[in-house]
Amino acid sequence: MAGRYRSDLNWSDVTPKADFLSRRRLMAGAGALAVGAMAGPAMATLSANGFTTDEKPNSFEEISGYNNFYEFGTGKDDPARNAAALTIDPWSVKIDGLVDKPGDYAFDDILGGVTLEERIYRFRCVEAWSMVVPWVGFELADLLNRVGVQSGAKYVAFETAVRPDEMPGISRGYLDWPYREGLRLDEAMHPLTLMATGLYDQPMPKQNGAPLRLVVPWKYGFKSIKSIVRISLLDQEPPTSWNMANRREYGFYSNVNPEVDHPRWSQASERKVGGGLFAARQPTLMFNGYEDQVAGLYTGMDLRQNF
Ligand SMILES: Nc1nc2c(c(=O)[nH]1)N[C@H]1C(S)=C(S)[C@@H](COP(=O)(O)O)O[C@H]1N2
Ligand SMILES: [Mo]
Repeated sequence: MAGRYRSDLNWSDVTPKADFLSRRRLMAGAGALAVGAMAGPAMATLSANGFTTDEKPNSFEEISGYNNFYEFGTGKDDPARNAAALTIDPWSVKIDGLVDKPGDYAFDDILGGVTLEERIYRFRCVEAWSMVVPWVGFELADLLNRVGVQSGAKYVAFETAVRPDEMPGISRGYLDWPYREGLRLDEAMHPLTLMATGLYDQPMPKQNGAPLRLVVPWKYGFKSIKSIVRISLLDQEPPTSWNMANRREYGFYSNVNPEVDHPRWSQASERKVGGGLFAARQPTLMFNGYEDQVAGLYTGMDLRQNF
């Protein structure tokens, strides 16, 4: 795993940020996992490869206090207020469709076969606010390779838990539940695509999508589906929640693109959460700053048509 990123960097090149990481035990929902031995050097190499941003992360309080998770309400502070009711133990994920080893996988078993690492990613909501988040997680590709993706698979679909008793937003019908998202298989297999289980040195806060959520840093935040209970490998593009709700405003791809405005607002700039009332907006970057890594996935595609 770490070997894929090995370069000639050595310990003396490690930034203070990586040093901060190496001192911590990164927590995963079910138990603590010591990754200190690999975290420092691996992080340095990741930075060198452009996976981890040097921008200052938002605070834990900002990241876990300003959320979109409509199952718990539509206010930015509703998830933090209401998500405590979500039971995440036990938790299992159904993996089905075009895979060699379909089944209901316990969260602990999923964690057993992967390497957790930290990725500090920019996060850009379609509503034009942004954050920088130090996620802990593993590459979705690692999980997909473990279950064996069959040759006919072209897309991956994801679903969030639906728990009317624990999620006050479900009965309000804001969306057609379950919350659904999807990726093309090559997007899902891209090394930037993360299954996140925590942030900072904490297990994933429930309002951020415990115990397991997707993070696709070059796409608008709504693609990064939370509290996942099902992953399906399909031969066709799956229906996705925001696209079903309004296909003119929310495309299947939803790559961050400052040149393609939302029908109701500009996507050219963004407000970084926590910047204060008078902070200047910052320019939004093509593919949210991950252009070098992901532009090749879309060669020959019209990004205005396939928005
Ligand atoms: N199940 C589910 N996943 C979801 C959402 C949601 O309402 N329900 N909101 C999305 C949106 S619009 C954004 S911007 C991000 C917010 O993630 P955060 O609260 O961790 O910042 O979660 C995404 N994933
Ligand atoms: Mo969002």
